Amino acid sequence: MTSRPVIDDLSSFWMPFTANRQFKAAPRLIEGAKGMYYRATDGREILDGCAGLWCVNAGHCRDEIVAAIQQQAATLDFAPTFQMGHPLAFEAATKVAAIMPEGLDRIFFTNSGSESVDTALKIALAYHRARGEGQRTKLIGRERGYHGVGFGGISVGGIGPNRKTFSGGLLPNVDHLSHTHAPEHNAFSKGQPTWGAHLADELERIVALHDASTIAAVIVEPLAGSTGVLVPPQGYLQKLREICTKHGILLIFDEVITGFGRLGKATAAEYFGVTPDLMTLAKAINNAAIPMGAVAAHRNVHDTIVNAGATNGIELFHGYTYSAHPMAAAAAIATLDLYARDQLFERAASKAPKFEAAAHALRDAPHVKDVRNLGMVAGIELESRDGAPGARAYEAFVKCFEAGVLVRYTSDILAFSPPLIIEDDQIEHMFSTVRKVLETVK
Ligand code: PXG
Ligand code: PLP
Repeated sequence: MTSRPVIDDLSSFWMPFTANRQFKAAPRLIEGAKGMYYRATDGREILDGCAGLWCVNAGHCRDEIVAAIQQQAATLDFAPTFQMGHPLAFEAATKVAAIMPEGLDRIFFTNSGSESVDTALKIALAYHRARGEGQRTKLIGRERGYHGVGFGGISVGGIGPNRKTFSGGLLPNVDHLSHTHAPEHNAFSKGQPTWGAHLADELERIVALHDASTIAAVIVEPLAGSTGVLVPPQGYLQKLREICTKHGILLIFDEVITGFGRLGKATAAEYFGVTPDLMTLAKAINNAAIPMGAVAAHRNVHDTIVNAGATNGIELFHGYTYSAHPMAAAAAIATLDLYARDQLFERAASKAPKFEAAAHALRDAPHVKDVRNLGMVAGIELESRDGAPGARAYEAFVKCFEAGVLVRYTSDILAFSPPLIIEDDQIEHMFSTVRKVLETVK
């Protein structure tokens, strides 16, 4: 192990989504990772209960992915994909397309989930314009939706604090569905809650208000991750699909978290049997080894846009310098091969019952007011302290880290989404550590 001195000066790095002053007063630093574990700068092993940030689905520093990146770095560091190409970009797209739901086989590469969301929203507008319905400009999101941090994503997103400061710059022409979180009906649901399919009917109300002829797209996370693991009620997504189809509205699934095996299938769309018109992807697309995202577009959407313009003209005025960056593409190819070779999506499905049982065993732990789960995702919601929302989960998160388990928290919800290679004893250890911690949390 090559150990470098721990840096003393933490002031220059302005940390994202972090309480900077609090963190820098008592930092938690990681310097290595392998498989299911991080290694902290004090040498401790930390079991990764959240796959980094819901992204390292194959576990850390996998040899095959490391080798692919190393080789690519020495072979072709960068090549443009504007009016040029390199073979790995096409190969990576073909491999992603191969595991998408039927029809969603046209792949636009980005570098993050936020960029994927912006891209999908722009494709939706371009699609309607190409069909001669350029007046369809409204975008419908959902409360408690997280779609990254671009102006498009926060506009359709439904998280108050992410929007408030920037409210003067949000996109116009946006409306929101209600969220589906209903603990009064669905607390301690295992898998999909039974109550709440009718919440999708709100889309009919929104259509009646604005008229379908003004609406371009609806974007939802099929399972909302960031705002605390909100599992869609049975029948809800099917209804959204039906209403969108009826009114010619594109349905976008934001699968930045759910894509690539999290629910035990390649995509949540496959898991739920509901196919969107556009899907946003990122994170586990290449095991998070190099930044990369993508939009999977239905070929009808793609063909409509691509065939609308002059044969020698650029069809979509959109793209990133690093779209299909060679190293990211190499990592994606190696990752998708690894998922297939090790049958990691199937493995996730087979571990899910054990994971569910271990999560729900915490229902009688101190402060717990809800446990919910699907596939290899679980959320444990705690009672908030009076006047201090989020403080209890933060204390639990810090104590779990000190006890050697990394979990994620959002407000007073602990979220679990381990790498899909997790073993049974690690599942037990993760949740039993959380129980012990909750017994000490005020
Ligand atoms: N859509 C969804 C559904 C996401 O979960 C994004 C878009 C944005 O992706 P980028 O790559 O731009 O961050 C996300 C990202 C958390 C957490 O702990 C979740 C995300 C990112 C960071 C932390 O909840 N999701
Ligand atoms: N800003 C400037 C000045 C640029 O030249 C570019 C790209 O050429 C961008 C922003 C966008 O960067 P990217 O393509 O990495 O998203």
